[in-house]
Parts: sequence; C-alpha cells; structure tokens
Amino acid sequence: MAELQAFLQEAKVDPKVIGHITKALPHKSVADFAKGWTSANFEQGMQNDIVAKTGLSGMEAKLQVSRLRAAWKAASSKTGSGGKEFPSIKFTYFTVEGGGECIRLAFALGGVPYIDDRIDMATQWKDMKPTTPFGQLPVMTVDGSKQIAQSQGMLRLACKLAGLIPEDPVEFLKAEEVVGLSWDMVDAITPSMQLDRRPYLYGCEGLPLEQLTKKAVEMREKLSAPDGEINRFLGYLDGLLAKNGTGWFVGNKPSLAECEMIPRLRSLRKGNRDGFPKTIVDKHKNLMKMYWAFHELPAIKAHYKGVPPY
Ligand SMILES: N[C@@H](CCC(=O)N[C@@H](CS)C(=O)NCC(=O)O)C(=O)O
Repeated sequence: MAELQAFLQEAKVDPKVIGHITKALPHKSVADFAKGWTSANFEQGMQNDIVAKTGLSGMEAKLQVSRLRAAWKAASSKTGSGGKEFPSIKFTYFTVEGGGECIRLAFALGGVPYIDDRIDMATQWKDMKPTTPFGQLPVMTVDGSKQIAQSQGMLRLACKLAGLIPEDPVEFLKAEEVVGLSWDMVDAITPSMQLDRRPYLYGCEGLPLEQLTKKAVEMREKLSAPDGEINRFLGYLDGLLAKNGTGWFVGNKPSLAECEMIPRLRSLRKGNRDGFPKTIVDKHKNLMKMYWAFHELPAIKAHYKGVPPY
C-alpha cells in the first residue's frame, strides 16, 4: 500500500485521488494498479471510477487523468503487467451478504481488480431500483458497458478471470454440481424468507403481517428439522467433500464451488432469522472443516478485514 501511495505521489497525483485509489479500490500495490486497467478502458475508467468519485471537475479533472495515465504507463512497464488484460469491472451489489457475495469472493480469491460498489438498501435502493435493468441487484458493468444483470453469469465471469473454473471436464461438472445443489437449497429456503414481503406469491395475500411472520418462522423450523430440506442438502454437500477427500469440493484447491457455498453457509450460521438455528451446519463436519479452511486463506482474511467468520 505504501509503495503504491509513494509511486502515485511521485507522479504528482492529487492526494484525494490517491486516497480513493488506495482505500476504495482493490489496488494495494503498483502491480495491482497496472493490472487493473487496459489501454482500451483506461481513460474512461480513470474519469468515471476515480476522478469523478473524488469530486474533481473541469481542468483539474483533466490534469489528474493525464497524470494517472502517465503513472499507469510507468506502472505497466515497471511491473511488466501492461499485457495482463483484465477487463475493467464495476460490481454493484448491496452492502449485505446475499448471493452477490459469491462473486466478491471469487474476485478476492483470484486477486481480480474490480470496483466494489456497495449500495445501502435502506438509503440508496429506492431511487436506484428503477434505474437497474430488472429492478434488482447485482448489476455489473464491464469495460464501460451498460449495466448487465443476473448473478449466475457474473459468478462464472468472476471465476473465469480468477482461474477458479476447473479445466478438466469432469471436475468442471463436479463444481457445477455443487452450485446446483446450493441452488436447490436456496430455492427450498426462499419462500420462508419472502413470505412477509411478497405474500401474493404464496397465496397469502391479505394475511396480517403478524400471521405471515409466524408462518415464515414455522416454515423455517420445518426446513431446519433433522429430516428437513436444509439438512438433506447439507448432507449431500458434506458427502461430496468426504468423497473428494482433499478438504475442497473439487481437486485440491478452492474453486467456483466454494465461492458459491461459503456465503450460503455464512448466512445460515449468522443466526439472524428466527427458525434457523445458527448451529445447523455444525454436525456436517466436512463442510465445517472446509468453511474454516476457506476463511484462513490470506485473500479471504483480507476480504473480511480480519473479522472472524460467524
Ligand atoms: N436472478 C437474479 C435475482 C437477483 C435478486 O433477487 N436480487 C435481490 C437481492 S439478492 C434484489 O435485488 N432485491 C431487491 C429488490 O428486489 O428490490 C440474480 O441472480 O441476479
């Protein structure tokens, strides 16, 4: 971090811009700064994602873009990273950990530079919702594209850039098998999470909120029973880990499969929903072993800023 800061100071980049690059962006070194852009997307990225975010305009903004360009060229030749073609990515999702967290984990694990644009649901979402393609987050922009929606595509792209999609066809299918099971579990859980907000989807229109809440808790208790759906799916997933025998779902390192599963497990272990006991994953020993090991990976520790997992 200090290396990048000193490098940008030497290039006479404005301290506000340096602050933004080193704090809000994932660039922690001169090499990261060089890898984060391509000559094709550099100009627009600097203007939209850096200079505009620091409130500079007019001549001052132009001056900063030109200083950043010089610094980026120097960084690229210094590190030999100029040819590393990561697209410039802005990933927009809520501050909370939902499905979008899988994508953030893939970026973090693979060291893929991206702009981590976090939206506060309570204060920012109402105005933003109608501006998104389908009234939902996440959305992603790549190399200055329009916003593109749907998290599954984004997860595959993030994993592809991060090198987390197994090359071998059988291993690839095994990773996707985990994603499929995860979604079977998410689909089973979703009605109990949405009943109070969208009762019309479940034939419960007109029921008072109190009753909806009671019903949702009952549904979650049923899902969490020893013979319930959550234990069934966690059991299958635990079995896959046992069968592979390396501590990871596929091969001998984390992949798309772990990026998909970890936020689901974190969410179950958070214990913030009545009816879901936070201990529900505990008895699935292989899953828990993988869960702790994943959180020990340096890139993941950094992603969660040293805050221990739930
Ligand atoms: N199929 C979409 C679903 C996206 C989705 O359900 N997003 C939720 C958050 S996880 C959302 O935007 N909720 C706010 C709303 O609908 O107003 C995807 O996978 O990206």
